[in-house]
Amino acid sequence: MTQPSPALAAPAVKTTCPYCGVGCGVLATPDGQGGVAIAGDPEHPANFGRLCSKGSALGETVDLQDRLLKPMVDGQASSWEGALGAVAGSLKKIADRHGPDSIAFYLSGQLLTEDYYVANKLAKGFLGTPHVDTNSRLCMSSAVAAHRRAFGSDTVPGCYEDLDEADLIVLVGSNAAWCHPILFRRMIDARNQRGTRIVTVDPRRTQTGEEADLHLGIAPGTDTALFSGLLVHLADQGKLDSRFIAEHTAGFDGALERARQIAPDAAATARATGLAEADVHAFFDLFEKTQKVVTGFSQGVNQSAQGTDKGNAIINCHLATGRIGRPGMGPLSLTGQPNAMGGREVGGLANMLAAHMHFGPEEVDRVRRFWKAPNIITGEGMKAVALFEAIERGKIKALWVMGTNPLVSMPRADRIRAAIAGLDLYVVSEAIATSDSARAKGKKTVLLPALAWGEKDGTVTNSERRISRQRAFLKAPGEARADWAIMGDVARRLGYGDSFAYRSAADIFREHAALSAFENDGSRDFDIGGLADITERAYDAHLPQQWPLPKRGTDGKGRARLFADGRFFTFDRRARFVAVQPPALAQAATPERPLVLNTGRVRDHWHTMTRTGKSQRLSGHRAVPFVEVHPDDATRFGLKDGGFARVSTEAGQATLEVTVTDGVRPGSVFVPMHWSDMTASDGRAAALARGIPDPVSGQPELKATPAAIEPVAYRSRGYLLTRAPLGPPPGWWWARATVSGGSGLLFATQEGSREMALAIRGLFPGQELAEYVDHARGLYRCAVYTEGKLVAALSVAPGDRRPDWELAKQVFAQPDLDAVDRRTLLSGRAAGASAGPVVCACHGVGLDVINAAIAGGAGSVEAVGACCKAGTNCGSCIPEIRKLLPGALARSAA
Ligand SMILES: Nc1nc2c(c(=O)[nH]1)N[C@H]1C(S)=C(S)[C@@H](COP(=O)(O)OP(=O)(O)OC[C@H]3O[C@@H](n4cnc5c(=O)[nH]c(N)nc54)[C@H](O)[C@@H]3O)O[C@H]1N2
Ligand SMILES: Nc1nc2c(c(=O)[nH]1)N[C@H]1C(S)=C(S)[C@@H](COP(=O)(O)OP(=O)(O)OC[C@H]3O[C@@H](n4cnc5c(=O)[nH]c(N)nc54)[C@H](O)[C@@H]3O)O[C@H]1N2
Ligand code: SF4
Ligand SMILES: [Mo]
Repeated sequence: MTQPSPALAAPAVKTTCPYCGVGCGVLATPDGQGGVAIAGDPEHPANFGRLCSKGSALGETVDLQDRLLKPMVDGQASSWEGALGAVAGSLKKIADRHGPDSIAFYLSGQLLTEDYYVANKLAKGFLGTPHVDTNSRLCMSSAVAAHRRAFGSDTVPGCYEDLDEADLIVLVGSNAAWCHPILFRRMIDARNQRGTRIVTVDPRRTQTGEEADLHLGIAPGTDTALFSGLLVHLADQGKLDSRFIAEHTAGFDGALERARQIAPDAAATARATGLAEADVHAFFDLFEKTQKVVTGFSQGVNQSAQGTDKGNAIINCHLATGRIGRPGMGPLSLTGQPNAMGGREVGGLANMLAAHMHFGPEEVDRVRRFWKAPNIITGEGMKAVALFEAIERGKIKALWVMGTNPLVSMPRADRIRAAIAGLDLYVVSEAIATSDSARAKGKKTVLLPALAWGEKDGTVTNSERRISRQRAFLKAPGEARADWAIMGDVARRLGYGDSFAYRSAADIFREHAALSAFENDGSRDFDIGGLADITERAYDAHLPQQWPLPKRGTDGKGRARLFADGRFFTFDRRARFVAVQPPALAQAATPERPLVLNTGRVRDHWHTMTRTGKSQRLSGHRAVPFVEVHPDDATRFGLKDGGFARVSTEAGQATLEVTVTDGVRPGSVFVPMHWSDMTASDGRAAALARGIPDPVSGQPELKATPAAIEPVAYRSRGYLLTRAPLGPPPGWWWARATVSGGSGLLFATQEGSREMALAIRGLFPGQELAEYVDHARGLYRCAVYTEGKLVAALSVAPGDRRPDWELAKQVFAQPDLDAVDRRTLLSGRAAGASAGPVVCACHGVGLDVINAAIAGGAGSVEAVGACCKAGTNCGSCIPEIRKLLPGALARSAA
């Protein structure tokens, strides 16, 4: 980060990272020209100044390229007046003709709490439709359901400090090293400082598993067997907290009996989970003998057809040992999105009403009176998967999508596109004009330009119930407006102006806080009544605070932990054990679909890449959509590392680059979720996922879809670097990545080098071309210059080679080339050593450079850092560097 000169220095604005649920504090210093310098906020209690690769690169994502800056109605730019009139008019017509419950909202854990609150109130209280669901259904609704079954409320009992104080951290279905990197660094600090052990439970050996003391590579979907076995073991060893069970819980005997049926002992647990019995013993022993245990869980638990049971199987073990709500212990749901928790707080899910209230008659009445809502709904709406099916059937006529990209993130995504086409009204509130969902069309389509991170103001709540401010530090671009303000205007047009007369985000926040405290008296966990009278100024200055924060009895401080007193939010104040179902994942390998498809995330991209895709730093680590395959399966299906494969399921197909790795289990393949039609020709994981919903939470299974795989061959492969993004010709397989100084395509085609040589002339007519031609070997390289400056570079080689574009990207970064650079582009070889694929995104250090440092004697992460700077900024790449060190093999074998 460069420091602005003192004369120009604007004060840094404190805000919160818009990516993961860790909720790191950010210091943003705008440069006055639309750019911003980013640093971690040393005072924020989530990160104490640290940021991961994604947070550090935020400055590269705030430009206005591809931004939606004007309202659009049916593809035509429109005034706000016209667009809002179209939305309100159509909503009214549809409600009159088909009833209000033919209208649906699909929201997002990335909206601010204030936006979410207004959407929920408008839909459930005034329009009178219960069909309000959110991408959080795909994210942590199973954790919500598990909490509610066990605690009677959706309460996260612990906090991040528990990770600092734990002696054992069990991570179940969580790749925290990549997905919650700053929390993961806190866990590693705890290990270094107090010897905390880390156990991972994941069918893949991820970077998190590489760092763990014990990695349990379980068979997909078998977590309930593992934790059932653990419960039995604790009981048989006499390690239960009988007093806690007797005084503060109910249902223990039934849960234990069921656990015995599922996994009566360690040997049976090993059989049910596919683990070695010694590993099962080691894990049981660690859990039994360590008092301070935190079990962190994420999507390997939640995104499962039995996700709620998986969550309860984990919570059962904590309740049975009284390890909950006390320092260094408890189950900890790691939330994905920056405001997943805020959405739960406002009640923005189809099975909630508002402020952690549900649909008891007295709850409905209470919210009706508070909102003065004429059309309050009285029961649950449809959850995401059912909601989109209802759209398909024509039951839902109008859909308003806000802050999410369902065409790339809903399972069976190809069907989602078809469903949307049948809508009478399709409204999308978006920041990016080119997202797949913004380019989809209903019979009437209205795009509403939303303010993005850095431009909007409000609050978010992180995984430990901590409410932080997101603050604006950039001007509103074009005609973009805050999501809440847009909805307020629609409400006014529908005749509900008085109830939506908010002048600021603080106005909304006060009302939200007041509702949380309304007739509460300690009966509901979510109470932030202490903030109900917050002034505009105090809201502006608001420091991160944890809830609950009731009006009285807290000295203005929130609570770090709940439930240590053994009092829960069920009617009898006792927690519930849940008798879980045995694992039932249909593994039946059919000859047509013999593999289990798992999907998830990579280190440097965020979801559908509409934001991280803008950063060249973040686009270097993984540049193409890929499928990870075990070496045995590679042999079985004739796949080569670096080649291509078509993965197909009953839902769809995708063509992906093959990575052969023993990090995945035989019989399993893994595909990242990030690529869309915007960034690749054929790389959407969402099109493949079958998405069977969990019966309790409605969260779709995204980690286990039966799949087939076959090799795909192309005649040529290569890369094309251009200053502006170029539309690739039809028939190419391609993936787009932002590179320093422009845009890059990695491609594969059935054309040969000759055809490609002709094609490039067509793309850059009349420009100066420098070429290297060897058609006999299928090789062609070319650099295009305009007035002596490099504007494009193309390389074509036979299709059996993975293109290496690291050198070309370096040369392309600056348009003025010397003779050596020019030669490099055409020869494909540098004068010096190549850098290799990027490992350290912050300093742009490649694999080959790190390997060279290690070969030169750097024997530790620190020594590698001293040698080439890799790993010295955000630390997200430290697990990958550690793996390259000479001791790494020995360690993982131990
Ligand atoms: N870099 C990055 N970070 C992110 C995000 C991002 O897009 N990019 N998104 C954020 C969001 S919204 C979320 S929800 C979180 C998700 O964070 P994580 O849940 O950590 O990430 P995933 O990669 O979705 O899945 C986690 C792991 O579950 C494993 N898994 C699959 N099946 C099973 C199973 O049956 N049992 C067990 N125990 N494990 C299984 C997968 O192999 C995978 O490694 O990340 C957040 N952070
Ligand atoms: N196969 C598979 N599918 C998955 C998952 C998986 O692991 N595997 N994970 C699931 C999970 S956990 C999640 S959370 C989802 C995430 O999936 P999505 O929510 O669909 O992904 P995002 O790319 O975060 O979408 C956010 C959209 O909001 C836009 N946006 C940004 N800022 C604003 C704003 O201020 N206002 C408005 N109105 N819009 C804005 C962005 O440009 C972007 O298009 O994906 C789910 N889908
Ligand atoms: S861990 Fe990284 S992505 Fe998550 S909030 Fe912190 S800086 Fe942002
Ligand atoms: Mo998520």
